[in-house]
Amino acid sequence: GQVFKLEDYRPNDYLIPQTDLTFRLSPDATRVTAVLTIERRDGVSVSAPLVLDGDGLTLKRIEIDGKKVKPADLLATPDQLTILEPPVARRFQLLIETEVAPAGNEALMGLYRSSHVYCTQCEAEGFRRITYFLDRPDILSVYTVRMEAMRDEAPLLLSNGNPLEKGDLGDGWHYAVWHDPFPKPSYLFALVAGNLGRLADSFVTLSGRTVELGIYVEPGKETLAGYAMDALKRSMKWDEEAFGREYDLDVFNIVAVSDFNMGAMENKGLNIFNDKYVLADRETATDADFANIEAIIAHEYFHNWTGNRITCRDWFQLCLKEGLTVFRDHEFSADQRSRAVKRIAEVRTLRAHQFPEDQGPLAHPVRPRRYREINNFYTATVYEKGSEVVRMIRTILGADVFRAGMDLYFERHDGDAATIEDFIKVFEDASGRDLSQFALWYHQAGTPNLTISSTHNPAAQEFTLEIEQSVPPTPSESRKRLMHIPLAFGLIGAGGKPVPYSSVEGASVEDGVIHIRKRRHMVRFSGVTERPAVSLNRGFSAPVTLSVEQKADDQFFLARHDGDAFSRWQAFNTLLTDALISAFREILGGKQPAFAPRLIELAGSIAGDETLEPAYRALALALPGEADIARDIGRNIDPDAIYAAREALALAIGTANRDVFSGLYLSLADREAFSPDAASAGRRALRNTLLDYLSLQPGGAELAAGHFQSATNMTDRAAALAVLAHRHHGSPEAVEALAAFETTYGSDPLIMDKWFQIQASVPGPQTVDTVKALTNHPAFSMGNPNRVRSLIGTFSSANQTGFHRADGEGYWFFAQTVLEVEKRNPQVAARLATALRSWRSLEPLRQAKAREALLSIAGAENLSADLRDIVERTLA
Ligand code: B3K
Ligand code: ZN
Repeated sequence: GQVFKLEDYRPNDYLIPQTDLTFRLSPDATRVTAVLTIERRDGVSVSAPLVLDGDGLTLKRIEIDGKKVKPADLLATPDQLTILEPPVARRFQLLIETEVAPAGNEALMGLYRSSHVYCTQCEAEGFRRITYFLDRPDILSVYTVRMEAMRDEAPLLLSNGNPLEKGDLGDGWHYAVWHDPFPKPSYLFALVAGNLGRLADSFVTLSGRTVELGIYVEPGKETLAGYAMDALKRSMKWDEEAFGREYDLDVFNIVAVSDFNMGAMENKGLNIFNDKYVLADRETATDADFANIEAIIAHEYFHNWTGNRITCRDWFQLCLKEGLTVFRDHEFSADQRSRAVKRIAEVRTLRAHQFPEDQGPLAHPVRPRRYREINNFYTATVYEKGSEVVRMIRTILGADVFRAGMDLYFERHDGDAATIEDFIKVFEDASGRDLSQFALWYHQAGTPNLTISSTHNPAAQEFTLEIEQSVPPTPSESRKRLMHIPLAFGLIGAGGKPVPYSSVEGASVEDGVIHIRKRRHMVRFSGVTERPAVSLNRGFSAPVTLSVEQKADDQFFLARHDGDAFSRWQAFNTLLTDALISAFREILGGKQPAFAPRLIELAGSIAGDETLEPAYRALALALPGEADIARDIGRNIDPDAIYAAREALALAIGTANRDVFSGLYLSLADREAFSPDAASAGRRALRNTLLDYLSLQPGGAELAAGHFQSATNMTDRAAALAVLAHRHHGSPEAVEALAAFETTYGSDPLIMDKWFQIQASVPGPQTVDTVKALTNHPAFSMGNPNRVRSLIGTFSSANQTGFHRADGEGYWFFAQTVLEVEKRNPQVAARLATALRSWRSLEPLRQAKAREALLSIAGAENLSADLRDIVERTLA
């Protein structure tokens, strides 16, 4: 396939200032008439051909300035349309009529149908599946869209911008026209047509304008959109307060559809959502679902300024909108919920998804320099690491200068298709600092490591940190340059108090942050009388790994006393990880693992520490996941031994703290009316974490069964079902609960996703057979991305012992399924296939079997560009 390179970017010879579209909607043959105002750019030769992108299109009619174009004057294939000799006039009108078949579109890109609703998905390159166009983000156009449809089939007709006009066409047909005054790239185009219910509300902006808000869902489900609406209004308010950003159209609409390739899409004024991230109430959604809805509603809304008003010059700049918008949604959630808890959750996610990507064959810079298939670059690196890079800019500049830089960004680039260089420049201009070394965070892949050791010289009253940075090699980048790493730290003495120092030399230290810029720094603090414990990378100020020679005593001390909540959590988590890795080695050596009593005791005292928020305690007590442990071990992974180590620690903690845990468990039982707020969710999280420990104790299955039966909300019900299915697999209690859940929710696909997920993640060698059988369940469908991700995605990315079954059966099943999904939906298949990206860290036998499975995918005929790209890079 073709390789696209950043250095090859050049503006197109033509612009499309205006785009008028007419859709005559019909499931198998929708007519699309595009009237494009084309403008030759200054200085471009009149003989330059106009080359438009297409993807699988059928051309029905083509006219220039009202005259039919002769076949000899154009080259038309399904994937490209070339006007060989465009008119001499600078501006002309090109009419293109194409025909598309939304009902047969299973790739869910372009115009398709989801449960009889017409909808679109154009990012990144889906617009070219609707009409021929300059389908690239630097072509900004003002759109007017007319939709015609059978009124019965599609009473509701929505597009971007504001509604202009609507009316009857006779014969059961009607039409509506929408106009979006803001020039936008084609990837932000959207239309929705169908029969949908509406939840309506309104919002008065900062300057007093009233915006009509609508959330459209399957008729009858309107009340399930209440939480999403509330999150939307809070997002609109927050963006005004935190960033001074006001909404700009008269209406803002959100539509929930059930067939969607990802979470949601920020089309101008018409966000389209996976219904999983809109519909919720206590009975159907877990607290995690509520938190995701809030975050994704906010994320898509925030794109209106970071993405839509200021878009990307080309797809290499994807992080310009994505990293920044993730940063904005993280800050929103931190303000709406608990900042400390939110930060811990973010770091866990980053480590679980971005670190393995950065440390494996699919590693790429936050701003990649090349791609074969852009859809494969909507990654944890672009999104999550991209957000961390923005966070570091704020850490380096301080909140006020950062805000000034953002203001300058909006002022200078509103209406632009911008680049990362533009973004960095506003912060240089706002701060007067040189950020060129810092900019390597965008350009260089790989997770930097800091090796740190410390010494205290009581006689000289000096405390010294020796810090060395290294960036591991990544594919096609073997030599790395030295980075600017902002490392927040604290020196902590008796009672958890900060230890004062009189001066520091060896690196610049500002506001509790060491600025590491060289390979080695020897940072010397003078006037330090007592030996402090050192708290490093506070708040996770930089997305790095640390190799620290830290005395266990210090680590225990920090886990009790660190004043930075994130670092306190980190200290305890590091202790748990170290214990799990030792246990893993003991198990491989044929020994029974043993755990330090003071670690076990500390778990009990954290659980009962009423000065800590319940949500924080729940996060502390959640043991590192099997994949986290595997990542920290790094190589020669035997997932069964990791599983055994983790179970042994859970049993040891639960056994020693049984009385504390059960007392606490009882005291946390729901007494008030249900609320999805963060504090209530935190109490449920802690109670359900305790249930998980207690379920390993005598009577555990009965306890979990009781929890399941008496649950009054989906969080508790799903948690209990998971405990039963995972800890008591095959027991009468588990079998009964799974059956009861299926009976109650069998007709609700989103809830059945939880049932699929729970079963797909049951540890052990038998699960591959369960998953195979479940592919035949009436609620399952290979054509629906949510179902595929719940069953196949969970099995391959969240079931270490099941997927990595020693005989390779998990991999074989997976390879076949990926190919089956690919026939319909290459994008979803390619995403699934990334589950094998860490195959080289497995022990040799599993490694060989994983490789065979990857090769079997690579060898399949007619592989899509999406899947080929992932598999070839994974094997390279
Ligand atoms: N911008 C979309 C993602 C589009 C993915 C295309 N393969 C959602 C988001 O990040 O907000
Ligand atoms: Zn986004």
